[in-house]
Amino acid sequence: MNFACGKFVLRLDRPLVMGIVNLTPDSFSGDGFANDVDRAVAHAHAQIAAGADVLDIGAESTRPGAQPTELAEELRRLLPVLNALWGCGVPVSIDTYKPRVMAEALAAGADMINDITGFGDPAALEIVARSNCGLCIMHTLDAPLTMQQAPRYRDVVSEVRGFLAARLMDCRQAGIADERIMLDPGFGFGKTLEHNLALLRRLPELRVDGLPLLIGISRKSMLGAITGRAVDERLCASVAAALLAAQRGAAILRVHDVAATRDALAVWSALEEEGKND
Ligand code: HH2
Repeated sequence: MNFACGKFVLRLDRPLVMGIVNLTPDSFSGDGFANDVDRAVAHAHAQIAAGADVLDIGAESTRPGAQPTELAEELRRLLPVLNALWGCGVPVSIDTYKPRVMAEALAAGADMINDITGFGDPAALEIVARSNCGLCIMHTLDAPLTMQQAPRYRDVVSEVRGFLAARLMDCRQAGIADERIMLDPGFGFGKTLEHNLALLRRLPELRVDGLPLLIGISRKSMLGAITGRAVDERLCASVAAALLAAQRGAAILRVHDVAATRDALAVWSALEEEGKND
């Protein structure tokens, strides 16, 4: 299976790693590079050197309780970094839900749009339909400001699946080919620990029509709840979660710590190869 995103076609014959580049002053993981283009670009190149197959650049924090970022500010943070990454050798995804940011980023050479609201805005859908970019359709219950206020589901897996299926249908109706689409249950976006665990346990059920899954658990509070560790102490838990997601069929792992994740995947894949030779 392939994933077509902008200038690239990625083979999905092994789990791919998406390296996070946050251009924010207030990301939950504390790794934001707001106002420092050189350091942000250096971090992006370091993520590629560590083995990132894709970069995901976000200029607005979407952590629970985050205030929205003004459009002009998001563009001011984003465009210089995106321009500097032209020709960096891997697809560049932009983490935004604003149609105007999508349009400007695509014009500046972005290969993929990662929308945490799942392209529910018809203007957003129209913009991505006119391009050849890859899409990540993510599930969220609500805006970041309010999404963690008592999230409730009858059956989180079937409701998230239903949401992804409906948005996938909208994309198809807009003329977007399936090979451009990733689906993401949105860990931590309007979900309790139990909801997140149910989604991870039953990950294969979320593959609507066999479409690939993109998974982001890296350093998230569900790992803090399980281990009792602060956000800067969640490396081991993040790598474990990424590996478990890969074993349950995740196609792309969105992570802060690319090298450690690649090492874990290498061990798993060596074991799989051995199994094949037995
Ligand atoms: N999680 C975050 C942001 N964007 N996109 C997708 N598709 N899936 C995710 O799970 C996801 C996402 C939150 O993580 P991060 O970017 O590190 O934090 P912040 O939003 O605070 O910058």
